[in-house]
Amino acid sequence: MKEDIMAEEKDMKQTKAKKLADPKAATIDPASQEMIQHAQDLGIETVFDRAVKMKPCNIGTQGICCKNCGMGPCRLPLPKGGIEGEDDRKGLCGATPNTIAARNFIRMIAGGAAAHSDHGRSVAEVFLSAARKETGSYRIKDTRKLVAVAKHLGVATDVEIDGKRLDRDLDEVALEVGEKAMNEWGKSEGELLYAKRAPEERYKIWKKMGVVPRNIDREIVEIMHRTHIGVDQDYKNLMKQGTRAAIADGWGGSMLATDLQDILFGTPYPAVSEANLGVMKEDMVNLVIHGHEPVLSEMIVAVTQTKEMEDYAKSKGAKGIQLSGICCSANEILQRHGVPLCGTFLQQELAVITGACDAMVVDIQCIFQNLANVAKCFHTKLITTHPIAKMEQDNVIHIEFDEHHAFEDAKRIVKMAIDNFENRGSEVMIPKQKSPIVAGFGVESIEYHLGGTFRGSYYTLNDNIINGRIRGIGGVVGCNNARTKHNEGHVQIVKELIKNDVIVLTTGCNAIACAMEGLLTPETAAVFCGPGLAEVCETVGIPPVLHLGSCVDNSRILLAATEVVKAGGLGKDISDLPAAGSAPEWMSEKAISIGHYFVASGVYTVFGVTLPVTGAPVFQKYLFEEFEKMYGGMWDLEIDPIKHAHKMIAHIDKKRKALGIDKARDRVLVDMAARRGIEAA
Ligand code: BF8
Repeated sequence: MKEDIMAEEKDMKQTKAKKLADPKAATIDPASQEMIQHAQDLGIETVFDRAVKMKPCNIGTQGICCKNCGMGPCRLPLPKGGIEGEDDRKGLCGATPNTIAARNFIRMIAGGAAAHSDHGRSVAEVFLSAARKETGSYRIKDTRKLVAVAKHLGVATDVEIDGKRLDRDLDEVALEVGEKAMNEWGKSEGELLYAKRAPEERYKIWKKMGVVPRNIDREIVEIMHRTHIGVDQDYKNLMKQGTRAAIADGWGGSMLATDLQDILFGTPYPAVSEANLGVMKEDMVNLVIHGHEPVLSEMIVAVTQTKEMEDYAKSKGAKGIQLSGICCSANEILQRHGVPLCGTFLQQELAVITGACDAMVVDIQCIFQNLANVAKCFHTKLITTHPIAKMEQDNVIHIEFDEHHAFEDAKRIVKMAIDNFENRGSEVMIPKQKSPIVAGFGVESIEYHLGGTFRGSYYTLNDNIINGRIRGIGGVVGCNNARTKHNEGHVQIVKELIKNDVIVLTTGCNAIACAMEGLLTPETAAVFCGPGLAEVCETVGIPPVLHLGSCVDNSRILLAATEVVKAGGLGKDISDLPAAGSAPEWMSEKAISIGHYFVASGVYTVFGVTLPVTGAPVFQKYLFEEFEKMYGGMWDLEIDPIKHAHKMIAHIDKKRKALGIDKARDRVLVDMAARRGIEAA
């Protein structure tokens, strides 16, 4: 009897173990489908299989599991039929679903804001060390941007000598910029200096609502305090702090990260490159960079470009070194050096499974711990580099990266990849798929392309929005999420927007998804865009989907929106613009922080997949409806990609109507024949 039961259990375990992802249901990308299948053939498990095997917790998904003290976790699931009458669900301390969901939500904001802002702090430290000339590896590259940023930090860029105003020494300016920037994380008084970079009306709203951040760190710490048991138990008051911390991220930590990175490594301008796993090369050393901080990746790019390393690779039988990137490190080195994108967040294991990844070097954020298990099945060296991001598995090599000897550290890593080339097994399988792309737009280059130096503003962009050729602006950003079909939401939403003449600004993994789909080329305009947007893109020679960089670079979208406001004709605030935000496949806490700073900046922001607020209907209504009355922007959730895009378009049309420019679009309305032409394409 006992034996029978044991045999049955063994059988069940084996059936369970066989539960694998269907590659075609897991992703729309043929390269990834091929690699998921290949992994399964080799008996290697990936995130796609784990997502099939393990269902998410239904209570956590609704945002109403409280584990902030040892009396819990208290779980308050919403009854299937919803709540009739009074909602008397309570945790042991009496916390309501609203309190619990709000506490969880702002803790996610704290996590996201901390990640972006700590990244920003690391960059500021390297910046300061470059300004102090303590490191030979980094130096100030973009002095024009240095001068522009100095003004926003209250650093003088000229000086009076003998009654004349003369340019100040740039080394001095850089030093003061570095010090002032560092101060933004922990100053004891005043408010976030960059808050005033927002349109005046926006700043006034923040002032009125009492949410102008004091300094970056304090807002994050205060969230942890207020969400401790028995502190803030009013969801509205909790969200006030969540809003303040999110603004400190978007207009603080993230914006400083972007600015200082641009000054140190160069402000991006459009570059041609390629995207998808097919960028890896069988006859070259493949070094894949994964993570977020360009402090590491910039140095690796510099080292791989040296003749010494090139020759060394050849001496080991390779034709050279093929660098490529995963996640936001990919976006960083793409936008500044044209280094190809290897893949999105969900493709990190697949890059190793090609068998051609000689080394993967990682720093911080979005790195799967399972990479170590996958790397074990191949010759791949997995190298961690950041003191705050190590892995427990013993095949992981840690080479701590330090700005004071960054070049030497990078050299060690590149050499390790080259030395490993000859250890490759025979099982190399690199998918063929890759797409051409143009990436690396920013506030400055959009101004150049759509405004021109003559006007020096976003005039042309505004003009085309006012005359209706461009219906509006969509900021589509964020992660991939293994709970939904990889890249499907990203691509469908973006295609639907551009088909309806909405120009798209993209960052993060959405940018990589669009790149893989071939949407980042000027030629895309004729194929996928409505006639108005196609005309603008063809005239100016830009893609209808503009790649603005990594996730911290969402600050570029905030500043681009501010430039549109400044250029005139479209209202006085970001909330007046015909614009909407989206994160179709979000998964990280950073995405929640980004979503909320967009909302707090006046943007209607729609998330896909799920949102951990659905178990607390009153709190959800507060975010989805009441927020608009206070901030002009609000949250929404829409899983269906086409409906998702049309909710954004409806909001854009609402704003066009309020601006009195809804009639202008009538002139460019598409007739049915033209529309069918677009559909067919
Ligand atoms: O910061 S989009 S999966 S890679 S969190 Fe991560 Fe999400 Fe990708 Fe970049 Ni952003």
